[in-house]
Amino acid sequence: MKIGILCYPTYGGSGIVATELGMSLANKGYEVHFISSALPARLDITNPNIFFHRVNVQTYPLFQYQPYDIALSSMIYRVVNLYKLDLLHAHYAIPYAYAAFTAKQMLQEDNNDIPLVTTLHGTDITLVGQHPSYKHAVEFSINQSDAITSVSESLKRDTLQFFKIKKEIQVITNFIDNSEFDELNECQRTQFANPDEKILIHVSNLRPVKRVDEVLQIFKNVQKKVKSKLIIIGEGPDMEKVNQFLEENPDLISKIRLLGKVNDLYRILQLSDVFLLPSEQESFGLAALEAMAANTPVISSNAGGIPEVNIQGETGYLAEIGNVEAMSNYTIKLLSNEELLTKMKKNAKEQAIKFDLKNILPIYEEMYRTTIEKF
Ligand code: GMT
Repeated sequence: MKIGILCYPTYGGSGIVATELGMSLANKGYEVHFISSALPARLDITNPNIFFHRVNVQTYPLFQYQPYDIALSSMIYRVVNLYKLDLLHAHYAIPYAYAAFTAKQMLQEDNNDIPLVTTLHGTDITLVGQHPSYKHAVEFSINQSDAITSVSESLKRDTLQFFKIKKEIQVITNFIDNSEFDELNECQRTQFANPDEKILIHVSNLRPVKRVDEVLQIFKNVQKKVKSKLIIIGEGPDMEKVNQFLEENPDLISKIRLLGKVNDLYRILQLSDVFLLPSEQESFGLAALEAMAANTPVISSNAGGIPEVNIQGETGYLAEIGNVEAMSNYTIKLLSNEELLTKMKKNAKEQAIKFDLKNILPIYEEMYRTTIEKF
């Protein structure tokens, strides 16, 4: 089977899921074509079954905005024709489902066509997709897809609540390849903390929905009771809030490490004691699952699909969105009790194993097969 994957190339969750899925399919012998504006961050382009097609947007002085979606549809049309693809898989509705629909219209002009699967990831439904500027086109293109999948039950409910969807939405949860953790050398804890200190970690694209200010506030509360350090991985618009917090709390500068975008994410997760995810919205919380796969329990909000991943009192603790005090107290409770921490680290790993790639990949494959058969 030849599959075209349309995704964001950046460190966002949808791009990571699309990339990991494509690479796993390629390892099983599928021919996988990534169509994106840049090489996806984690893509192994050396795999002979993987192809990358960069969308080139031509600039012209007349354009106030560059017409990316037109260039994208043209590229999809060209790749489907050149490589005789069997199926397109759009990750994130905007603009991928819409551009793929346009490409399908162009193909139909040639008496050709291709089935389209759209996977809804979160903010395409709960945030950006609801804006009046996009809503009608998003609803339309989701409905034009031949199959629709959602990464959690929560996101499926939100989609049905906010849009008039005429087709079945199949929930296929995000996944993690636990085998990637098997042979990792741990980083030295001493690179980040003294032997008597615990390590708290937060990983995100530092957008406002991630509430990094609450991460910092939780840490400020926790370090008063438990000797600890905080690691923040990722970059984004709210880095300014982090800098502001450090200016206002200079005594914490030596306790907070800002690592930016790192390639060694899994190795650093492995030496952490607790992952903080106080998000305002989260359709799934892939970052939390990655932490669990590295034996790290999660203290989170109960936003969106997080409770489907982080189980209260088992893999960590959840509190109402914005309840910094509760999340701080849960973190203190967890980090002050070695027996509880050891148990939750084990539970976190067991939870990650339930979401293992080898359980989820066959569901995607089956969905592709039935979509092509019905087409
Ligand atoms: O969280 C982000 O800002 C990135 C965003 C994306 O689409 O790249 O993540 C969304 O998709 C991830 C993968 O399916 C989910 O794990 C995240 O929970 C979801 N983010 C939100 O819903 C805010």
